[in-house]
Amino acid sequence: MTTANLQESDTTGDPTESPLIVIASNRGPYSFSVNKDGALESKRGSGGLVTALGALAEKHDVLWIAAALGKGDRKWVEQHEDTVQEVEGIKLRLVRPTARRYDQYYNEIANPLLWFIQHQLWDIPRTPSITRETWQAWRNGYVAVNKLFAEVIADTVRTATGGSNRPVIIFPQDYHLYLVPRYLREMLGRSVQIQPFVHIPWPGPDAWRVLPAEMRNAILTSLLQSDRVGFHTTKDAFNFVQCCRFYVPAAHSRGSRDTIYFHERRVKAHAYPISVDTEQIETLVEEPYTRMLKDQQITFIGDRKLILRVDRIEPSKNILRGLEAYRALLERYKEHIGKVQMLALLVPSRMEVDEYQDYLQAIMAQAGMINAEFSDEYWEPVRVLVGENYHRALAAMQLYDVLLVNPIADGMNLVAKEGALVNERNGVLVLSEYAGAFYELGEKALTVSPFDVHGTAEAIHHALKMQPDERRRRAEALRQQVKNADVKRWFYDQVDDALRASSSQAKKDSTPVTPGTNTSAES
Ligand code: ADQ
Repeated sequence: MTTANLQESDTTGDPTESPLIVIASNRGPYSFSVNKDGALESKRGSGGLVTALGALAEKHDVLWIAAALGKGDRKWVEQHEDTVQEVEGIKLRLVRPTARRYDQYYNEIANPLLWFIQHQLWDIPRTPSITRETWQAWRNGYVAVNKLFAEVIADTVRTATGGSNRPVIIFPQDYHLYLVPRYLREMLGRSVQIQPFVHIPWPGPDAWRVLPAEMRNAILTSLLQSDRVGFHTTKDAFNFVQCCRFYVPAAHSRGSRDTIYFHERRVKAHAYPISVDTEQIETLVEEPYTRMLKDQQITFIGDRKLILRVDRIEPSKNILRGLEAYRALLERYKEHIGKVQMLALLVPSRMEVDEYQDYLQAIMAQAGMINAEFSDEYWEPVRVLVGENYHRALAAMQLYDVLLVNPIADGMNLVAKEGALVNERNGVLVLSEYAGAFYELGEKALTVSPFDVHGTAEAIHHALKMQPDERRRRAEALRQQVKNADVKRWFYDQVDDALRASSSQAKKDSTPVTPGTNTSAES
């Protein structure tokens, strides 16, 4: 682990040439742990954003602000006394809310409430119940932690720019930090560009009615303090515009599908579809460990056809209906009995939450029932492997004949893209029309409604029977589609748009936008 203390002079560049780019996210690019000798060790996260930022850091001055999550992270903060540090090329500062506030923000508001609303996971006659505790968690947890994030970002930006006119672009990530734009605007004024990115679906106004008006308006009016809000798809961007029109009296769209006018300012809702780190994935599939796992899987699959799914254990991924569809396939098309293998690679997620534990149990029970009904001494129809092993996931993705991606709702779904990139068998993608990836890959996939178990079984059957020529054509088109985009491009596009807007902002005086007057760089 290499760390270097960055004092003011290290982060301040030429005010006209070098913008400061700040990422803020709940989870940072590194986690720290204390080893047996008492020393701190860092572990780099595997997300695409880390790679994108690493690449960006070669061109720009970038820093990342995230929450201190574990004991090791907190020790790291204590050692460095709330300063920015460089860790393997990434400049990092961690925010340290109290354990209680963090729990309220993360485990009572962000995950059970906002994630559930945005994926529409309610059992509406029973849940959610917004109780007094929820309100306390909102005020003492979500609001307070967002404010703390904004304070740390503002402090870091002031130190790094030293009061110069250097352009600053701040990218708060995802549903944990919806209130950061509002506080940042109060603290830093209009001298900075604020461009949040929402990684999960943004549903239309009806879905948001479960959130009390005060919370909903706080979220919407905070996001409207941004310059631009990024989403994976134009549908999400449009839904955001609709929500603002519907719920915020001072917000108008003037007929636009991607722009909101709010207190004489113009806020763009823009689609930046995320992609995968193609270079890194192509390197990882060549590593000896991945090849070894691939050989093991080739032996396990034998001459059967592989139906694969790779997901976090998460109700929105719709794993149960996927299993039901597999069962329906075996019941209806007996020809596949003994000739196919379903493999579900599942990463544990939020296992401290009862619903998630129950969901895993239901998955195991369902898989067990399918195996009990259809297996014989040579064939286990479903194999479920629980654990996080990205090499194993990439090994299996090279081998599938059918990749099942059937979420109820998903911002993008990177598995669909990773699979299309690395698969070697001209495998067919069976894809939910509610995954963000549908808008880029849907044409070459077999698309399904995630609720239609019968339709999903038919799609899997169709995929298994598809002629080799058609499989090849579809697989090649999917591969090309994924290769043409890359996670670095995804992030550069956002930075380029912000830089363009910031330079046009610098050129013009602050003439307010009036109806029919175009004063934005992005007309
Ligand atoms: P997630 O909901 O986590 O991400 P996804 O986009 O599929 O969903 O990314 C999951 C990542 O974890 C993929 O890289 C996948 O390969 C990996 N993974 C999944 N199961 C695994 C397993 N069993 N073993 C190892 N690795 C596994 C959120 C949103 C998505 C959005 C992303 C990025 O919910 O909709 O696409 O952020 O914005």
